Amino acid sequence: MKRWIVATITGLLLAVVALSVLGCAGAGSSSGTAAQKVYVKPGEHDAYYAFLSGGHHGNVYVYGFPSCRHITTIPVFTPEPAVGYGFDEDSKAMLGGRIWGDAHHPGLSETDGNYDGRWLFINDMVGARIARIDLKDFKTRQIFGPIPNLSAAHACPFPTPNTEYVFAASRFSVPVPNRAVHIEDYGKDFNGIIAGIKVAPTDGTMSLGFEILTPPFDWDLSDAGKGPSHGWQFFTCYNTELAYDSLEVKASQHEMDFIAAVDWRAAQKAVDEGKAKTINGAPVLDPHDVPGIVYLVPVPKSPHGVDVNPTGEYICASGKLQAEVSVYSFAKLQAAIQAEKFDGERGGMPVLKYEDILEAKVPVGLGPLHTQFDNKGYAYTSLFLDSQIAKWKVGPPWNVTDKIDVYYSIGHLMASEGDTRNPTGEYVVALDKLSKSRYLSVGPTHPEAAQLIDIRGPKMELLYDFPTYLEPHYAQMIRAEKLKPITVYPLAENQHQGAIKRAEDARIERKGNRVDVYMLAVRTHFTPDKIKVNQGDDVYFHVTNLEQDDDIAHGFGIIWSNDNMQIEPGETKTMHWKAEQVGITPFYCSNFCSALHQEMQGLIEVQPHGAKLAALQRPDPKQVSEIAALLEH
Ligand code: K7E
Ligand code: CUA
Repeated sequence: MKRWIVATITGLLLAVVALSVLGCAGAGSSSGTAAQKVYVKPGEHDAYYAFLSGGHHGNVYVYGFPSCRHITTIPVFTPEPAVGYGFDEDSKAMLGGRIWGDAHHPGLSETDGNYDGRWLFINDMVGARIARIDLKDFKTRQIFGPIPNLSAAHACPFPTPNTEYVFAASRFSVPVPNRAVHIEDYGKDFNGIIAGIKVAPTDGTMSLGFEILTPPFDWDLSDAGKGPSHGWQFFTCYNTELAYDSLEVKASQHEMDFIAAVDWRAAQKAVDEGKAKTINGAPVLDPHDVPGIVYLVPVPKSPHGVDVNPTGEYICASGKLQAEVSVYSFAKLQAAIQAEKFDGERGGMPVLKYEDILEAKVPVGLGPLHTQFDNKGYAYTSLFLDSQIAKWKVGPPWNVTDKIDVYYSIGHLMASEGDTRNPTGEYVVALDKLSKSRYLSVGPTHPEAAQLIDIRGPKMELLYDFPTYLEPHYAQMIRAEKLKPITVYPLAENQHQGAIKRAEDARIERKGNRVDVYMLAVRTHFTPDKIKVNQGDDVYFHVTNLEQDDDIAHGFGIIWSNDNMQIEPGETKTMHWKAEQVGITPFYCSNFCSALHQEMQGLIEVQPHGAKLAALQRPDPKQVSEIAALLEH
């Protein structure tokens, strides 16, 4: 009996302990096991949105953290047939005929140096373009570029603290303007470009502010100054040797490469004062003629990341062939510029002295690439060669306090709001380049891997591994409460040229070979659903989705064609279809929308060229009145 009592009491105690652990281990709890810390109950939401670049997939992945769930993919530089991105006329025009991009660095818009949740910018390195995604609807709304004179925008876009600018600096160099030259004349005839792209504060529209001509270095990464260093933008480069072949050897000769410190207000002022020359339509500043806009800071051995700490006092750069992070003082940088303590120049840009500006060297480990920050005065640096993250103190004694292994070959890392003025200090995500053996094998090429690490305690703790599709380079994480996505496009605000909002306006108009179909989509009809055209006609379907219910999108796909699109509630989209084949061509709703989704379809009748057709066709009055009645409800 005694034993029974002991067993019961023990059981009760265990139950209490278990309950208390589970009880405080809700989504994102800082206590509990690793599994509890990433567990977000069915029906509950994550605490963070994260935006991972899609690399040469040309798009952006949206994840929720801490669950590490992939929520959606935003098509940006690459067409996406499922939603018709690059298929309807507006998105096709935005892509400008290009169907590939290489997206490396997402950049969330900022106010006062903190993410404000308005827009996400992302670069297409290969096309020298920058896209703006509106975070109200998670849609790509502008693709700016190709930016003239700039070959491959890698150090891009890295917004300034009030999103005054996003930047693009060339990874490769070419002649500016591009012309017939010899590769061997690289040092003489080639140039790099650093471009400042203005962002309109009201709607985020990008326009070219200025370009700065540089020697043909390979510009690599960037970060904006903040706080005391607001107004300056920093760029790392490699290949100050000016090698044009065998770069892996020849571009690693110098002990020091450079950070360029750009005073973007001074650069813009110089353009506004007419000091730029116009090359290919761009205002280009040559530092030989326009002093005071850019200075060079030596940095050891082919650096990758350059990262400004949350207070804006320090600039951290990692020579990737080194075992140290060099930390520079912005105050010392300013003092050296004031005192004109220069050590020569490159391309008209004064070179400062390493020792004059250096604040500390932190021995983090091998292959330091990129640094992010927390809210307790620590920095986190990814170590590509050691496959580790090092945590170190920003400030005396500038020591490493913790390290954690990652699997494998980490590139960038992302800390929660970790490149802003106010990091949240909760998570770091390791963006690993190789995932060898971490997941079920799918053949010779494995997925990329990312790893969620808890940084709330003194020791970093690995919580979770998750695979990603090709190929996140950099990512950013923002508190979910900062985003307020819309649920429908209000019909009243629909200004699309092809929009119709009443059944009575549904019609087919023809002028010569051009046919415009003004069509409504509402559960579960297309109106009109009988389309009569002639062979050779260019048919433009303007489809308005009249729904005002969250998540009720209709598709519009045409049989035997490359033409498909998705129309979200309240939205109008236009798609071109060429009537090539005499006969009947069905079309249908390609996106599940209701119980009668399968019935949501229609027919196109194509008669031989020249058949007599009215300039205006309207759907059956009976169908119109049925739809009109449906819309009244
Ligand atoms: Cu792969 Cu920033 Cu393009 Cu680094 S990038 S690791
Ligand atoms: Cu509309 Cu399916």
